[in-house]
Amino acid sequence: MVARGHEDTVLKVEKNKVKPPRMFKVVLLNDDFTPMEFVVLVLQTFFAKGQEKATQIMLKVHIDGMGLCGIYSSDVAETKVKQVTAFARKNQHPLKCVMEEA
Ligand code: TYC
Repeated sequence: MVARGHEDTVLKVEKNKVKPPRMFKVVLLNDDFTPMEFVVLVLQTFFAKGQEKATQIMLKVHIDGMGLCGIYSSDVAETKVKQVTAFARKNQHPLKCVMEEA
């Protein structure tokens, strides 16, 4: 911000120092055991994807080894990873969900 002082002096009142928040990708990894329908359910339940989009992402993970679920602030990304991991383990699936800085 710039303000004019007494003799029209230009004073730097404050630096524009607001940085954008760090953002994190939440990613699903492929494995040989987790059922496809379970992965679709995870994408619908925790990442608000519709049936079609969830199926697309699941197949992308199945083929490429990984796929993007969404991009979030660190707190939200951490919560998603924990929720998905807990849900997978509760159902005895080895599904891996991780976060990485975007
Ligand atoms: N590869 C799994 C299968 O053939 C399906 C799968 C997809 C697993 C995505 C994990 O993140 C995953 N049943």
